[in-house]
Amino acid sequence: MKPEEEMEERPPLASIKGIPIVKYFTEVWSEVELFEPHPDDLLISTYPKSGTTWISEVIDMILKEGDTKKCKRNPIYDRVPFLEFKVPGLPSGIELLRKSSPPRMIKTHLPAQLLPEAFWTKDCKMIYVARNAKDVAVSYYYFYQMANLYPEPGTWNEFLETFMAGKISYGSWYDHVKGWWDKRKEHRMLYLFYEDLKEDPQREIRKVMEFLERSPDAQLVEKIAHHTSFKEMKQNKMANYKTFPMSIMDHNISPFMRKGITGDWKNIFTVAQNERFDAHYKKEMEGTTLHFRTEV
Ligand code: PPS
Repeated sequence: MKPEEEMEERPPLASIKGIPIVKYFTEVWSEVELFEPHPDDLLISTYPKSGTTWISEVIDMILKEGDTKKCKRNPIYDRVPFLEFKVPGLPSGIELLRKSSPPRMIKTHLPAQLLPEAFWTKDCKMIYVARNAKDVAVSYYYFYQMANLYPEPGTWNEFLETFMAGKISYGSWYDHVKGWWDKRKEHRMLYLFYEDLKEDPQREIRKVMEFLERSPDAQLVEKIAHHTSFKEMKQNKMANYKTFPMSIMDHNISPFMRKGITGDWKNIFTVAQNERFDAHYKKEMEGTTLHFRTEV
């Protein structure tokens, strides 16, 4: 596989039904839209940079009953195919899914309104992880720099404006977290927060186990919390994306496993940016019962 052979670097974003998205991903949209999951498949949904890889490793550990050897057999992006993924020279998410048999874990960043209808009609279980907007914006800014599927992010100030305007891949963070929040009551969905996972990983792991109808054995919970800590995942080749082609993700620019903390935004937002962001945030999030913590 030589993705660099056919890849256009940093193509401008394209769009699906008004949502900006990585150009290559739109090439498989007709297949994604019609994708038929099995009712036993588990959907892992997030806005980018919200803890997808973390929760995926947690879930895989739960389903494999803490067998770290099994979890280290292949990279996280193979264990949990990324539904709408497509890059020249690499298998698409749909191709990976076709090769595996249910029950599967399936990753998506799609906003709720773009999720293939069959996930709702087949009543698949879903785990959504949300992370506070400020840390997502910072994490996304570094990711835009290291992953060349995205347009140039520009300066931090420019990127922050782009983020606030929802002109980044997957569109508005505000609409995404609210869209999925509104769906949670009608579906078999566990809605989690990155900040809660940071605060008390074992408590959140137990929640996931309960949702997946697994008994929360104390030793197993402890083992999973250890294996999925930032420190462990950063050095785990099967979780840290270091096995992904360097031509797409350059960890020398910024590692995928970057800091893994809550509150990093304080190191980059200026006072003026923070004030402007807070005012905009208030308007965007008015009327929702959804609340985030920006520090733990
Ligand atoms: S992606 O590309 O959208 O799928 O990225 P995603 O996995 O959602 O988010 C990447 C951020 O999550 C951090 N991360 C973790 N934090 C705490 N603990 C663990 N175990 C963990 N694993 C990944 C990762 O470092 C990215 O956040 P930042 O703030 O950039 O460090």
